[in-house]
Amino acid sequence: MYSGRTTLSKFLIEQLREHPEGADLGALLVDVAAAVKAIAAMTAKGALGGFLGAVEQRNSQGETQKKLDVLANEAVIQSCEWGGLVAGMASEELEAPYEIPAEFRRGRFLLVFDPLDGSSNTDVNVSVGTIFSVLRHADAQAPTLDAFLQQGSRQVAAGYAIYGPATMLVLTVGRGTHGFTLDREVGNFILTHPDLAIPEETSEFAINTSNERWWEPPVARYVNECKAGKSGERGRDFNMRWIASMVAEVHRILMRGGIFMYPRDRKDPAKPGRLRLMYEANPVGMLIEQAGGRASTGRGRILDVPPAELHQRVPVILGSRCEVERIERYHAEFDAGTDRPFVSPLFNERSLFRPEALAVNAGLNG
Ligand code: AFP
Repeated sequence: MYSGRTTLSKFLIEQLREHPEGADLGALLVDVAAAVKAIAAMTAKGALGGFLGAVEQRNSQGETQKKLDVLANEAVIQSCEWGGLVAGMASEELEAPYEIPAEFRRGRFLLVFDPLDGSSNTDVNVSVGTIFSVLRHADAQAPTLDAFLQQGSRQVAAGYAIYGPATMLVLTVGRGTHGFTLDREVGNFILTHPDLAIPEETSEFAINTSNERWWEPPVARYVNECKAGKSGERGRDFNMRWIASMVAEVHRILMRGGIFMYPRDRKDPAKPGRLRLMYEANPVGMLIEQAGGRASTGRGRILDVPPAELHQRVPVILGSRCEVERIERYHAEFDAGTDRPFVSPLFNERSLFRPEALAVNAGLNG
């Protein structure tokens, strides 16, 4: 169905031909893509653009704001507020939802987004991204805060941009997950990765192991088994990655499989996880599921989590189906009190720690 040079617009026309809201949804996604091109241009300038570094103010979460956080937020709003397609927008960078100015018509969608995910990496030139989620709005009235609090399974579309060596846009409208690469010379997104499919198995895991002492036992059990490799329970070696930019981790998983974990930990009991439900976990969860993977809190499907607050956090474990199912099983066994704690293989085989080995060792040393 797709020629070698299918543009984003042509793809959306094809995909949304039968969709009841296809024309408006396609137009909104084109507006989001326009914002992505503007952000790509800014991130590509690096230090030459004067966009690096932090700004004085902190965002609504009290987090340091990078100049690019603010500029990316403005780019999405300016690109999407005027087209009569959205009734309102919500951003990680704004405490309350953004009201569409009176001079613009409101539409029937809500756009929820993280304008620059991984922004702590902007000054060290590591890939960052923009994540977005599209929800329906009952009417063209100004939305209340509650109108945004819809669980992830109600998303109409979701996607992310990754600003890496190439700028890519990865999105779904509920019919698979598809990747587009920005042709900078022409300014078009070209379909380069149709129908992405995550391998069910993987030997690559991503987690910030500096938080290990705060993990729940099922997470520690899973990670320790991966680290034990072929000498342990899993019987094969694993590889680890941590980029500290979720979009880059998720993109790798969509390209070659893997499991990404930012689980609930006891580092800050007030926070059930680090990642945000509405504009990080939900859109990425839809993309992962549409590509045949799983997106879980460890104890349930992310897309089934009922939102209570706009900026609420949630544990995130996502990627290759078999590995996510395994860690969900470990959570269930732990909660039921039937789990088997991890035992290092160092204590399963003859090792320098056994008494007879120590005796021989002592003899050798006279
Ligand atoms: P920033 O947007 O503040 O850089 O946070 C990025 C992020 O939300 C997510 O993209 C990373 O996977 C995660 O945080 C990295 O967290 P650590 O800094 O704890 O590794």
